[in-house]
Amino acid sequence: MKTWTADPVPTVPTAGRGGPLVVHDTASDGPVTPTPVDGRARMYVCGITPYDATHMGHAATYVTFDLVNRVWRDAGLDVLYVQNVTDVDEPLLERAARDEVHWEDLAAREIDLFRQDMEALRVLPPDHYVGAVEGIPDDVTAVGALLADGVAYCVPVPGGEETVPGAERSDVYLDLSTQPTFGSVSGWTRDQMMEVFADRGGDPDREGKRDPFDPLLWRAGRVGEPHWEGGSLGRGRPGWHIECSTIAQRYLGPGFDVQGGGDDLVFPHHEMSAVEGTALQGGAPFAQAYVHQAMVGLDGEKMSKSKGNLVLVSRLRAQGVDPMALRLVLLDHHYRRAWEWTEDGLRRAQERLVRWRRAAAVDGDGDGGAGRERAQEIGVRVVEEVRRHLADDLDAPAALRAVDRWATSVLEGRAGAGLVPVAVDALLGVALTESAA
Ligand code: 5CA
Ligand code: ZN
Repeated sequence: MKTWTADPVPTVPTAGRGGPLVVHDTASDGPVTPTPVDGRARMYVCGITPYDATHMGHAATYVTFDLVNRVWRDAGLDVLYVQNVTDVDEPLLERAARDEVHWEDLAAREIDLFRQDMEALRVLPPDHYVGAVEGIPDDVTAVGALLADGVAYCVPVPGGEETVPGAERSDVYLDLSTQPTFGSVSGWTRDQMMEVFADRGGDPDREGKRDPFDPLLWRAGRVGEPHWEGGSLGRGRPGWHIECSTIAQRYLGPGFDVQGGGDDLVFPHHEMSAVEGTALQGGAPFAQAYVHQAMVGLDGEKMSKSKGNLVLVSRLRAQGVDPMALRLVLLDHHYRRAWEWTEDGLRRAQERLVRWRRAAAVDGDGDGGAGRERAQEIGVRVVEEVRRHLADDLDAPAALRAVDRWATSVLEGRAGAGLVPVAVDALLGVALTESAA
């Protein structure tokens, strides 16, 4: 699938480099330092289900993993970044039916808008942007292999549900009792799992399942729903989680460095995609670290397409809000703390952007009595601080405060812009000059 474009990331012209990135891993509930193999870091981030426009919660998730990408690059690593688009799934089909549009047209429209939003926010594009539909042949192979291994089983389609010609009269589920790693991503109890499972696309009450949590792998084609050629599975479509397991496996391979997304995906999605991936890989771990962005809310509730309480990136852009100010709103919150959108937060970010831009426009290294060397020193120290804060579990708010101190030094005549704007561009993804914008 077509991805989006971004300005090239400048190299920060200092002798030093960023240190290794430490992130909080949900699975071990502690800090992890992913150890990329052969200088190449591999990241998979769960993409949108394109039935509505990008809101500030999605933007927070993609900007957080954009920081991971930028910190790794600054540390001298190559980054292989993969993102999916859930371009066929229940919520998309339901919204298309409600709005009386074709689901493919709805998806195409929203994916296009998402690309524009990501470009405006200067989120670096994935190397592979892959639609669930594109991945179906791999899903078919994968589900066939799981059946052959005896870890998946068939459940009859309920009598009242009509299937299309070429479909089997059964759906396919994974048998979790064969998977000892089930539960290791979330670390949740079965009670905790049960609380959210049905709300998050699960079907605990489906008759014929061996365990209420067994995830759907292949759904036999129903009349009125889209369906694809499924070889020995018959016509149908894949379940949600297998899409991410197979895309990650194809483009990244086993044991990739970071699996990312919002923390609403911890269970069931990341639990199930990891367990399905592990099953497909003969027990090899799916990812080294599972990293989650806390939820962004509005008026006390999670911002979500299904609730409709959305602050849309595209709407703010249309109102003339500078996307770099939006990026600064996002970076002003640590990714592991939930937060709420406020107008006040936007105003503060806009003021910060103005100050930083004024400082960036001050020529050279400044000599306001402090001397050129001292001015340069200030710049080098700020860059070191930004690097250190970001490498320490992506502490973007602390990095912003370091840049604030630089701006104050410059605006008080104690330093010139120096190399800080380049570092702000490379590491934080915020453009401070016309040419970088
Ligand atoms: N297509 C699936 C993942 S395979 C999906 O969850 N799509 S989504 O459109 O619902 O969400 C896209 C990404 O934004 C996911 O990583 C999700 O965890 C994240 N996200 C959704 N709502 C919020 C929110 N309010 N705050 C932070 N992140 C969010
Ligand atoms: Zn996913």
